[in-house]
Amino acid sequence: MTDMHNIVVLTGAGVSAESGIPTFRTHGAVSYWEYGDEDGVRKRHRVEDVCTPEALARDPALVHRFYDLRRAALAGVAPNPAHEALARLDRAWPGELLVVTQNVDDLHERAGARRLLHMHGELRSALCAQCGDRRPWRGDLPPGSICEECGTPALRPDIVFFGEMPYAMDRIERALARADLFVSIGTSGAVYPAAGFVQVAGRAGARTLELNLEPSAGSAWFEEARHGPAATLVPTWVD
Ligand code: BV8
Repeated sequence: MTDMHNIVVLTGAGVSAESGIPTFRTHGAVSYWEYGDEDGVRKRHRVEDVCTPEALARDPALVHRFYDLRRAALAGVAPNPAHEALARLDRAWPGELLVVTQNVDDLHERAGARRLLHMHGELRSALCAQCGDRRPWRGDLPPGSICEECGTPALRPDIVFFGEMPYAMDRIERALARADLFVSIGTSGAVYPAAGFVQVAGRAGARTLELNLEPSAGSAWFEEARHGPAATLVPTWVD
């Protein structure tokens, strides 16, 4: 890795799997989100059907509950050796480094990552749909909670839904254009534009490496692929 100055790392749900956070898809099949409703009745929804602006408009309580439960689950999980290895790389790497995560958990930060960007939003952040104000999610914020900035009852999860533009795409595209190495970790390659980053980086001349439990939908675009659990593969790659 010594001749690689500028690195972009893309992470997906697979990097948090060994911390106990369920992934969205296994073997490419869309996962369901299962939960018990107020009466304890088991229900399930396709993630794609809950993570949309239409679902938020149609059933805000369901969408808030989907994210409230996942936010609450953060208290019971911790970074795994993959997050810790990436934080070590962040501390030690003299060149440019950007970790772009599709994940909305806070495990990269809790492991100590600094040069980090959440392109699909964050569970611990609240967004005002009216004025765009963004602030930490504190306590219980049911649908219709008031934005402290503009006074509108428009607070929502600070999550990029399907059909919404991911965050900081200009910054990501600039980093990909300068990258000498692009590493994708724990992602199925099912969701765009993240799934297309390997092609952008490759066209710009970067080496490309996939670290994933199994071949992803985009494996053919990578020069090199190593398959196995991230908590084993990532420390081996970093150290
Ligand atoms: C946009 C929110 C445009 C947070 C998420 C047709 C073709 C191409 C594209 C599209 C299309 N139709 C629609 C689109 C666009 C759409 C899309 O890509 N749809 C897909 C389903 C076809 N994309 C969008 O809508 C994006 N926006 O395009 O905007 C635009 C333009 C102008 C103006 C306005 C808009 C927005 C996408 C973001 C959606 N939000 N999540 C949340 O709820 O968490 S996406 C959701 O999927 C998560 O963010 C997740 O991170 C992401 C991707 O999934 P992965 O991270 O890859 O996770 P997955 O479970 O799929 O895979 C896990 C992998 O890990 C597996 O490979 C597994 O083998 C591996 N693994 C498991 N365990 C381990 C492991 N690896 C290592 N170690 C282990 N232990």
